[in-house]
Amino acid sequence: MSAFPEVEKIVYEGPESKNLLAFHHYNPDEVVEGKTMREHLRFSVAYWHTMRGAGADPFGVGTAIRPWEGESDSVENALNRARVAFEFMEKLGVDFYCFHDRDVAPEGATLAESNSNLDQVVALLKEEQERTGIKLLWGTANLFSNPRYVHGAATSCNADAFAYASAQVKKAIEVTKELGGENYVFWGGREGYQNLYNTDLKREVDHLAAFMHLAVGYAKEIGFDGQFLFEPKPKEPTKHQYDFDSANCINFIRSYGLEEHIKLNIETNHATLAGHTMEHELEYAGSQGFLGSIDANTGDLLLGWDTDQFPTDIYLTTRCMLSILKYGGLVPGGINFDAKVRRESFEPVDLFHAHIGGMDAFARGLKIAAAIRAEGILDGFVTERYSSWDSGIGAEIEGGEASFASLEQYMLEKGDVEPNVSGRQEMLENLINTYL
Ligand code: XLS
Ligand code: NI
Ligand code: NI
Repeated sequence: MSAFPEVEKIVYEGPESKNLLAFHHYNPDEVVEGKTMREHLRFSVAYWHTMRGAGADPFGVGTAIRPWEGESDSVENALNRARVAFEFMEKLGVDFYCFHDRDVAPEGATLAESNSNLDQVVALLKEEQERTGIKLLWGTANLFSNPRYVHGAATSCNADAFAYASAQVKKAIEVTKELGGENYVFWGGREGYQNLYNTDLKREVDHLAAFMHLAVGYAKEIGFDGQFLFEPKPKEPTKHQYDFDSANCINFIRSYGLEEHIKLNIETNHATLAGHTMEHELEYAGSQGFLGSIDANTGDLLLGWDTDQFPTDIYLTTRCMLSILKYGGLVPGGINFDAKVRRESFEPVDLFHAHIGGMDAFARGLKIAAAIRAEGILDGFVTERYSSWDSGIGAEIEGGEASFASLEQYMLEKGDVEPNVSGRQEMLENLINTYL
């Protein structure tokens, strides 16, 4: 029985089509910069939002109508839901999905029961992957919902919580491997603090690093060769999360000797919560060689929390794709829609509209970014702007041949700095508008 009887397979109909259950820009086999859109974009559905989000908020219960959901949180229900997930993804034409252990299977009364529940669902997920060709972009473990993680998991004051989290991640890496997952994500969950009066910050951060070393070591032991990713987020649920932003995460990774093993999974709404733009976070990570994957969503200008809305802003997706293309793409990462429909959008068909919009926005961003790059005006401007570094004194400094004494001598002879040239910000903003 179909869960979405009213929706046919979503196909590309082109920009002129008025059908809102069709793609207007995402044309999977269209080639851009030598690769198909499908290869560039590697879209992924987030199981927690799309299959588990019910639309509850602090003021009211869930509103989502999901006729396939049973009454209880049983394994049987989880199996049925997994079939629905694959029907959804097949109709949507997305190539990947992501999950936390507890999204796909219910937690049991004991760790052993939880593991067995997970195994039963994973067996079905594997069958469905084989049937459809849809792949696992990444797996992760939910180390934040259960009350045992009230003080965090790897950074808890309670060593037992660290031990339980280790057992959970061990299993999550095993099932990610079993499903051919291409990455494994660490997002902090409750790894942070609410108040420094009760917190040994140094010890907690050391423990987080120890935890990641254990995970990396175990992956090696069992031959899981997916990419590990660390997902920055500055706050929420804690006041201060330890994985604050790209720069902070890269410092952590390098300080604890994890740089061979971990890259970043960068999320738009987390970037803005940190007071950055998404493109700042992508550029920072990309320029340091740590760009792994992205969680595509957007926040709201007027709301200061992680609203996880679907991205529809073409400026945003264009700037994302400019950075992603510049740093050679995301593989083995992808574009995961860590986004949820609004509480008021409670019908199943809204899930299609939401993902279609996000996929089209990124496809359009890809085409626009490729056009900007093909003409080369923007790149040319930047190259020219830094040309004083290509020869003469600039090249000497970059080449490590200058000293303070030689630079003083240079300036004593020259007298003053060459006249500066305009940054032309407004002209460049207008230039970008000519491509939209
Ligand atoms: C929460 C995070 C989370 C991670 C996966 O804000 O975005 O959903 O992506 O644990
Ligand atoms: Ni995320
Ligand atoms: Ni988030």
